[in-house]
Amino acid sequence: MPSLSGDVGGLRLENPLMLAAGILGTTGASMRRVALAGAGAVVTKSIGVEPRDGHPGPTVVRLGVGLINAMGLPNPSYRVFQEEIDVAREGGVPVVASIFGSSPEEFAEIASALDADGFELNLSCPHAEGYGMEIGCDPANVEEITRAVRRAVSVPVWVKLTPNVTDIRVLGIAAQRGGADAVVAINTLKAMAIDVESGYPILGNVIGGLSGPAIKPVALRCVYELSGALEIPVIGVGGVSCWQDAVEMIMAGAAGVQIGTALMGGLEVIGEITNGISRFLDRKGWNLDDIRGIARRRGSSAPSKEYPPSASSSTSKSFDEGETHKEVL
Ligand code: RRO
Repeated sequence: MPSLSGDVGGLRLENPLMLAAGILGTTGASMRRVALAGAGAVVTKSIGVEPRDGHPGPTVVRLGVGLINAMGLPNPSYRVFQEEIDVAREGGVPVVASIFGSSPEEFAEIASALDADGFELNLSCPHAEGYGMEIGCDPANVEEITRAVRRAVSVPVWVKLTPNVTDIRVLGIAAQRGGADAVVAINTLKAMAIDVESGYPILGNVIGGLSGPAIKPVALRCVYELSGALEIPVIGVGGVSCWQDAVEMIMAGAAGVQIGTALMGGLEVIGEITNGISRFLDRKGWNLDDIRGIARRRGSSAPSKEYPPSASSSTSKSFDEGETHKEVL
């Protein structure tokens, strides 16, 4: 089987599949479990300066196509979080601390205090006043905050970007200018749900962030755009739930892939995805470098705009993703 190991944003990983921030990342024990289930790295829940309870409930709505959350950055503060990172490290893979703040100084304070294998700067939570995308939509803030953390630590610094902007490349370029080792795309899409019987918005915070299969095409587009515009690696996240999704991310240009919402169905999906990627590469006689960014190299000169070519109708413009997502091993 071809090796899946390699460098992802300054970290040496056994495989490119990582735990995304926000799911199973609050305790060391849960992160260790994800690591032992086969993840190449784990990213913690976002950690701030002060403890926060988060938004009032309900904080999560399940939809057929994914879920909307408005957790509201609940966390115990960096001051008590090192012990969780230390337990997570028992899983034997790099532990990346996701951190948030309201200023460059706060970000630098947290990063300086935590001993982690890398930092992921949350400049993209879609529903927290004064944090996340409220400050991360401004490229000047992204650059300044990235630079502050870059100066404060010697481990890799990744910047998680919001898709809720006109052109995500502008934010990626700002992160790169600030010294980021990688960007992570994407955080959740601003969304809401309403209970039709009562007319009430369902989430306590009204607005939340959509994750899961519905956002994968958006994430893929962002990874594609960013990897075409940046020198630094792009880590893809958003709606990945099977090996084909992960391969698509890599084909769009991702150096690594994160998984979050799909873990709610069980940790077995981690092994299914990494095994699926290996078997796919083996069947094709390819390695990860061969497929990374292949979609850009193929570009618009694909053999047929109508893909797969249809014998019966030469005018059909539709394509069923199930065709490429069939298990053909
Ligand atoms: O905690 C949250 O509500 C949250 C965060 Br920090 C984030 O980055 N993205 C998201 O959808 N929810």
